[in-house]
Amino acid sequence: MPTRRAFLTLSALGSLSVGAWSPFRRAEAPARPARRPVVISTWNHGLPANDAAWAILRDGGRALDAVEAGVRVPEADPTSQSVGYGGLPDRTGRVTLDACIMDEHGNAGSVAFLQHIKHPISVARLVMETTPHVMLVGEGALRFALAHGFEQENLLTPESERAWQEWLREQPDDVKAEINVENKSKGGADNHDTIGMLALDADGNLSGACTTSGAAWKLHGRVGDSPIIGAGLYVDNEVGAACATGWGEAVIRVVGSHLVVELMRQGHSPREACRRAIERVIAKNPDYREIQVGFLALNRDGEIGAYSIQPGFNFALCDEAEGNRLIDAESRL
Ligand code: SD4
Repeated sequence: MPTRRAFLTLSALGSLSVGAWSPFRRAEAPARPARRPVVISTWNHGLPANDAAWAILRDGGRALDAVEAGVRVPEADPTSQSVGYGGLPDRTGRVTLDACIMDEHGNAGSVAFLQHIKHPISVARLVMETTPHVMLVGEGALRFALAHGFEQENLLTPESERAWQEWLREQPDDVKAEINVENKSKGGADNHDTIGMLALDADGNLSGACTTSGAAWKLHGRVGDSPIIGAGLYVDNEVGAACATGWGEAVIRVVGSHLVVELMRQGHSPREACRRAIERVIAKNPDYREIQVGFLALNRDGEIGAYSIQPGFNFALCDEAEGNRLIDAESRL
């Protein structure tokens, strides 16, 4: 469980690093030992995902391999109803998946509106590594996956189908999709969404991955922020990495993860960069009290930060010193 001590440690780390980490000061400042390897990921399902990533990082493995292995855990977990197999479907009852991945060289791969494939993150990696493209969507992404030996599966579990049937019976007139409503809907804690994972390996290289079934009951064909490079995820090995969770439309409009990385490039700590990006989201969304957006960031020195609009956003952090634990993010409201 998250502890106050963990929260305070994070705040202290964040404020310490505001002045300490700056590209302009780096040259003259005495070198601070970087914390690495380290991996962070969004929400409770980040704990088992971090375990899988850590098994690679701890042996000196590459951050890219770690984030792919990490997010495959909730992708395969039917009880994780916002990622991969068992994800809640769109309003037509279809599970459609979005995912992207970035490596330390700035290479990127992405799939969107992908159906029937349990591990979209691995398809995204293949797009990155074996094609001249960044993004494949829908039918084309499915054909690409099948051609590379991925199995076509039914991803709609009985539980998710039941939830959809219930939604169909009870749906109000409004056409809003549901997302990250852990504080107000009967989706409760299970409605924690999307996994975004960022890792810094022992060699000092960063990578990130993001994968989701998106907003439950979305319009068929809707794509959120998670597969959009710069929105749901961004990695710049010279600076840091960031990922987003929450209402994807609001994240896309500010190109949220890229914004966080650029704020870190300007010298802000990960925590302060996430906070400022949340302020930008709030400024652009008059209905911000009704939505959730959370950012998570890791810089190349292994410092971390997180910030969200609503309380309730948490993430898992794993490092050598303290192992794998959940931490509550600070929030604006
Ligand atoms: C989306 N951002 O599809 C994703 C879902 C999510 O917290 O992260 N929810 O909009």
